[in-house]
Amino acid sequence: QTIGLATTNLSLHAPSQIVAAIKTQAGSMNFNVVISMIEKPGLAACKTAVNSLLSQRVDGLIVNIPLENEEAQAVKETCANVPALFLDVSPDLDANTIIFDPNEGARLGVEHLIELGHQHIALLTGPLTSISARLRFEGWKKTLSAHKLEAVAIMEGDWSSLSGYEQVSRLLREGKMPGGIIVANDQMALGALRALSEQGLAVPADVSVVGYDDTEDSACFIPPLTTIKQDFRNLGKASVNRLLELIHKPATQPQPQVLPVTLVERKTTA
Ligand code: IPT
Repeated sequence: QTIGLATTNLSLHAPSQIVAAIKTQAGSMNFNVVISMIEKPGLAACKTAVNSLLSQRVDGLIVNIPLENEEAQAVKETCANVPALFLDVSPDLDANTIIFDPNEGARLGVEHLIELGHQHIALLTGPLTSISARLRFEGWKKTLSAHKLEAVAIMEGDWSSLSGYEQVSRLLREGKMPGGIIVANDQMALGALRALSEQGLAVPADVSVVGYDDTEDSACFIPPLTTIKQDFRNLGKASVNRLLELIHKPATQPQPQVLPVTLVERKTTA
């Protein structure tokens, strides 16, 4: 039997590690995985990917593409009676979903810096067209305001390390020096570390940096990155197991599921 996997661009580290985890788990359950990758996010591309998988007669679908609620509903309709599981959607979507807790991830990062005594915190978001980027951003702002703080700067990147480098370089050129930067993913944090180092700033002595994802390489950044761990292996297991259940019992009620995240303290915060 075969699982169809519609995924956002695999040149990004998190989606590629999610696919690897799904492939491993599916293999151990004797399921095949066929992958359809989109170049740029959006409903049209997502539907094309899903239709191409359906035409290959997959038994169920995992969709790791950022989708708004109405978009996910439209994709669900396209799938008709083939079960579909969504990984990059809002927690309030009425469908089969497994997502990491964005509020908890946002809270852990902000409170970590606040506990270290930081008050001048800058935010570097992912592309705000992505639901997950927006949920993390909203969570940061909520936690800051619960502590009567406001971000000293807000930057928007596109998940790539280069965008992190460019955004933080620009911030520093403008003469702004936050005590800490909270970044929406580890790749942009990598770029941020380069920008800080080029300006002669020490991490964490001058500026603290918190990432998000805990991808495979993050422990080997210089310095090793403090970050919010999304356990992609666990997501791979949970999503394949859930999809197999749906394949065997298609008539079950849609079930949203939220996986926990944790703070991994390494060497970029003090
Ligand atoms: C999300 C990652 O956290 C982020 O780094 C980026 O790679 C993004 O995916 C790409 O869409 S994880 C996703 C399951 C919300």
